[in-house]
Amino acid sequence: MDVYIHRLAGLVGLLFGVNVCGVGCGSISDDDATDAADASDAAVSVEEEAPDGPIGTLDPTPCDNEIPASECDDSKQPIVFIHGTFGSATEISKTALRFGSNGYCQDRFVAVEYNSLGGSPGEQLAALVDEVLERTGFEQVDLIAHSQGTGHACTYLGNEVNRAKVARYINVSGGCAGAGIPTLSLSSTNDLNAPEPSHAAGDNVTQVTLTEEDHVALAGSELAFVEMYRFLMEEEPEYTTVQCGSETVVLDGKAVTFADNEPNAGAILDVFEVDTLDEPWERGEPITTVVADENGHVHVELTRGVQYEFRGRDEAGVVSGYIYYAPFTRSDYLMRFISESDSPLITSISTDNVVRAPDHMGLVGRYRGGAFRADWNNSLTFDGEEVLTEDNAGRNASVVGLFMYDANLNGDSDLGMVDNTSFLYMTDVVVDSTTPRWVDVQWTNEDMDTVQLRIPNWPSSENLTSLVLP
Ligand SMILES: [Ca+2]
Repeated sequence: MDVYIHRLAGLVGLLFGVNVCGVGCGSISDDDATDAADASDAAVSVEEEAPDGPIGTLDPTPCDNEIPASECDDSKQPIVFIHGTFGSATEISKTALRFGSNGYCQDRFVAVEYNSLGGSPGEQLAALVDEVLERTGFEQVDLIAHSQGTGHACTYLGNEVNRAKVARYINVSGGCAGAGIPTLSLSSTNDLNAPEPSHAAGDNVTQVTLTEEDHVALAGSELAFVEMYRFLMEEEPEYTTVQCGSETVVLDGKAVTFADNEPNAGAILDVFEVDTLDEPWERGEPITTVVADENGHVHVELTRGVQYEFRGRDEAGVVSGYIYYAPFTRSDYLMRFISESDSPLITSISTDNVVRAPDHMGLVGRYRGGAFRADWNNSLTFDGEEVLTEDNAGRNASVVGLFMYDANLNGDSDLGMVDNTSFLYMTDVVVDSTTPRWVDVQWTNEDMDTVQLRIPNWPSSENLTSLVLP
């Protein structure tokens, strides 16, 4: 099996989902940080070093607020998330970090994984709810469903025994009214170009309509978080941005395949500290290697503020791809390492589109807070060249997986949109890979959090490179 990263990793991951571990699993994490208001989150910014040197490390100064996971409030009941089409836990992962930044115990914020292309997650959802209730000792969970997941939520809640286990329900862009339990319906006037926001209705339903959020940002934006937090916690969050946790970050989650979310048992992840790499393409021993168990579960403990490289290998040891996160600012229990599906249908709409050659990279980008949005201050540059445009990151496009490569093999970044399938867009971007070097990457989200990192220029003919951005 391929291990995660492999090709799409990041991207795919996005939407599709995966989710993970609920309970015990942990996941890997990312960092994210957001920042804005409190600046704290900002942690993600990386200090750039010498022009040709390896990557920089996170500036520790933004961590003036530390909200360690070990000091979380264990009086709060579990939260269970169900993703939508092509989705995974990734869609809600930044929101979970924000909950954790306000003292919520992140290891009880769990998510159901299922095949988003025709699967029926009823049994998995029921099992996960029971598992987290048993683990935490609560009698009820709160349930959040996104897009296609809202339909599955309604099926689950339609059963009286199940419904008794759910205290509150959050319907994110869907029509499930929560079977009578207190429900928050969250949508936007910018939700999938629909003429009207996608809401549930009923006496038990409170509708909130945002204006800037795209379909994906409705699960991951700052305002979406605030609405969810108010509804579930019945108070205002102290922090709306991701705050630093302890110096040791727990990354817990799952290695799964893209879209159909099959556990990637036996997947191998070699972890490297980018700062310590002397040569872009040469690797010695990793600082640690993680192998996914039979359920795809992975768990690793790393250090806050350091940029890591995750090299995926299959069971035969063959490198399947590379994934890069911004330096982690706090533990993450909803990590998803996504690899290519074994389904030809899925690869035909995703990684098979990438035009590969020794002279240019094949990149896949994913933003954990929503879709890529050129209109909403999102910026992604490689060596200073902007790649996000109205064509490949439009306001209504809901792009969660952005594939970047030299589609026409002309050596120039022509941008535009060269192919697309629902939430996956392909654009023409050239990052030269003829000789080994470091590529400067800068990402800015709508909250104006900026992260800088460096990545090796792996040739697309060898491997795809995934970026999961905070
Ligand atoms: Ca081109």
